[in-house]
Amino acid sequence: MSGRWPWLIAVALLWQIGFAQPGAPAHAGAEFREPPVIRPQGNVLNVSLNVALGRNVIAGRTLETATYNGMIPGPTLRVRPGDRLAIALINNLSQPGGPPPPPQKVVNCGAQAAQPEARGRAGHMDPGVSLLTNIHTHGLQVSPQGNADNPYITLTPGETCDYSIPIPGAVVPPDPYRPPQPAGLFWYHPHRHMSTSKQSWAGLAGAIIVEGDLDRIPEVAEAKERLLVLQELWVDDKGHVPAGMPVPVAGSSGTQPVVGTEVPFTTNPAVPTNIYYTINGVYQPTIPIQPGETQRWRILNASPHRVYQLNLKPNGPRAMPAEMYQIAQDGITLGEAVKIDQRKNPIVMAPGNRVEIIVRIAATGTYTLAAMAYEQGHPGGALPAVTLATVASGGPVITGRRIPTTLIPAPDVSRDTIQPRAEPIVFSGNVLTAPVQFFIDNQMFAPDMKPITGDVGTTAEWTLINNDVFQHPFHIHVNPFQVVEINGKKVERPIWWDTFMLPPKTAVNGTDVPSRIKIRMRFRSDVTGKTVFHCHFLPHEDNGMMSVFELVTSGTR
Ligand SMILES: [Cu+2]
Repeated sequence: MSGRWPWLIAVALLWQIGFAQPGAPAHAGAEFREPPVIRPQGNVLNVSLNVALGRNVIAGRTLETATYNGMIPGPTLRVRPGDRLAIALINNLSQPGGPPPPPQKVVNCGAQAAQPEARGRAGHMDPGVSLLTNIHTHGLQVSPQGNADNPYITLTPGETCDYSIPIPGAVVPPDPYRPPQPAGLFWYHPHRHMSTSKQSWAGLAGAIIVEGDLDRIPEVAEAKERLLVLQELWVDDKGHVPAGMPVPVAGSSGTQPVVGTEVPFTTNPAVPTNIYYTINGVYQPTIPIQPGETQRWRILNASPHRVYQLNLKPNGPRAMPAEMYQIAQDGITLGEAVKIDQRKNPIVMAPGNRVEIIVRIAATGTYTLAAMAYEQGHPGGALPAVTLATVASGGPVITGRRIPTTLIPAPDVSRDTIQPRAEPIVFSGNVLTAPVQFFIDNQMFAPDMKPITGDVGTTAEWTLINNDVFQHPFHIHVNPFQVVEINGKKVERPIWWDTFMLPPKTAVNGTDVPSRIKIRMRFRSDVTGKTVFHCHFLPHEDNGMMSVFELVTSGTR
């Protein structure tokens, strides 16, 4: 470890110990609310997303952060397969207290010349980089080219991009390489390299709900639907996302004045900071449910860094446990509902993951929804447990609600011709530098780096190796994947993911053993072009852990 780290950590701890938090929590009972919903007219969903500083009251404090349309999170976009997203993304970002953004002009954002190779790259120490933005539709199986889901787009303040993102609908006859967009929970967030994590700590994220077959299963249809966007808002004593470079700290737990706002990062230069774990922009809301009622919770982890191992437990020793059944993962319906046992198969959500569950509570009473302490390889040890919400069961008893069993068969690649990629893809890191550096195949992201390719209309198998002490949630754009093998052990009933946490390396008899997983992907035959895969711990992505991925037509199938 370099000499300045212990010094930085000591300064950070002193700051935090001496920091009296404005507005102590005492917010139990805050009302649960959901973001406004925007729907298509005909087959086009038109929405303007104004990216600008906005003030929101969180846990009694006024935060001033980058927002979509002033809100945390942004509006929910509700579409069907075959619809088109028409998003006007308006970059009106400015620094708090700084000059306003220039007047808006619509730019030709899909043209190559507008993309970052042509504009040069801003580094971490350039404060202007946090004002650059774009939008990614996480989990949508859509084109990464032009003004669609293109992570290469860069909008500077004063620029508007008219995105046009057609969502795949059903084709006749059905084609396994051109499936319709699955019905489920997806989301949008900024994806401009080096500004992604700070904009995520600000609260820039929103849900995309694709309606369809899962909604028509009777036991699912009768359950009351709720959206839960989990976020991790990191702010300084002025209520702004810290301007300095994030630096991980050792031993964060117990040093903050307010339990539940412990901070696994400081900044260089160091300033006092807190983290608020919110649901739909509300700190510790109360979620009502009636005894016997079934509710369908669509849960999104939109946090840049925190892994949530969810735990729903009764407040009181003799109360009845809640029932939970998982019905979807990352926007793809499971073949059948899976009963959750919080000790044996808990819900663990890496940043980017979505989970849908059916919840039922037989008795009246209050329950606490928490994220358990979780070890994700951070230098300070396990991230502490945090309370997310109170679930209050009361009112008239509802009878006759059923739990779904068989759902929708998932795509089956077992009869596909599998094309294994000969070389594994290796994730690694170097925490001896400041900022820390992360690598894929020993390279940090560069927009013009040599892409790893996939042949459209084929099924590939990739081996992913993690040679790091950190876990790294692997996320690839456009195509979801099955995890078929973990550390040499075959996964018996593989499911589909678009974000999967690579386990850390382990030490066996003093020797490092990297972790190794195998994934299988069907590359759509109707989508080509350059996009990316990366670690969804967004500070890792901003510090290099992203690689270019290109869908190409080889002419073979
Ligand atoms: Cu990572």
